[in-house]
Amino acid sequence: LGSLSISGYPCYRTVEETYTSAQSIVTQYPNLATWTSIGDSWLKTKGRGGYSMNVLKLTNRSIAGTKPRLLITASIHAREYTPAELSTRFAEYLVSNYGKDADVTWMLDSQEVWLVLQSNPDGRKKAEAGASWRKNVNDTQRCSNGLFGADLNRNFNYAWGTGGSSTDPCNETYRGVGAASEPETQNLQNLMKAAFADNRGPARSDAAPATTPGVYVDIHSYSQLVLWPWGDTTTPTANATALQSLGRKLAYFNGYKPEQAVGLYPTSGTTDDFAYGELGVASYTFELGTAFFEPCSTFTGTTLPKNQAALLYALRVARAPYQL
Ligand code: ING
Ligand code: ZN
Repeated sequence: LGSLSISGYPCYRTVEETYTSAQSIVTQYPNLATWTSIGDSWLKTKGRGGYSMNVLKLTNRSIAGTKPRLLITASIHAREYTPAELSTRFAEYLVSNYGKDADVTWMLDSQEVWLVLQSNPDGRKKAEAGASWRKNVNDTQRCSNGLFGADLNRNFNYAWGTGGSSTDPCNETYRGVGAASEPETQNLQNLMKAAFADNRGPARSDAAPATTPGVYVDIHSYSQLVLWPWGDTTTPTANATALQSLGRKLAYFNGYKPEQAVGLYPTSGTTDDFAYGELGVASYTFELGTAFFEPCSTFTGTTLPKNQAALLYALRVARAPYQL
């Protein structure tokens, strides 16, 4: 894997190209879109370059009120290029069809979509420079195998460190020195709390919060899966039936295998366990396609259309995801 721009995969925008595209959505559709900082990446907090992390918010801004939200985070793992591109194209699809497609118009009038198109921009830049990189680039502890950084999808502050993550900084699933130790994690957790502020998280013993609005989707590549909590135990959530029901419908659109996350392999400190466990949000992890990034013809011909359909469905049900 060489530099992204010369590697023969021109359909995948770089970090800078993704940010430019988001800014041009806002310029073109100021009544539908905003693009705002949610905090700094690890390198930026250290004054060593890095990035502002940003959220693209889409809704008809002239219709006020508390609207149900779909939150999408993409490419938290650096070498997983497909999720960022899918999410950027999904945003472009929504704004360009507002006022033309009745469903899209209704959804942007009555609901909101929040997208973090590049959830690990420092790591992504390292991948674009030629590394097969997964984690962030926190280099407090550098390893003889050349690795460093924390796996952001093992660093979230719900049941952190309970299994399925590593205590070894040289491991690809290193959980970090503490729960939410990484700035990228803190930025994303704060955004999730803001997106779903009115929701109530179900502790593992709680009754089902059957009316909780909002849907969260964290997009990865690859394995053709639709996953939902929990990741660290085979015990079903209090909302297991509802999460499975929506998970199967999402999988109907993208053709992937729906299952509780632990069925893939045990994990802890993941984004979706935090969103569900801490905030009560119906939360899913998509694993797109059959490679970290696919040939552009496969992406545009298959992965993009079927996952765009799945995301549209997630948006459609964001007002009552547990009541299908
Ligand atoms: N896979 C995911 C990972 O973080 C996952 C799979 C996500 C499992 C969320 C459980 C919960 O390991 C990749 N390829 O990143
Ligand atoms: Zn991943």
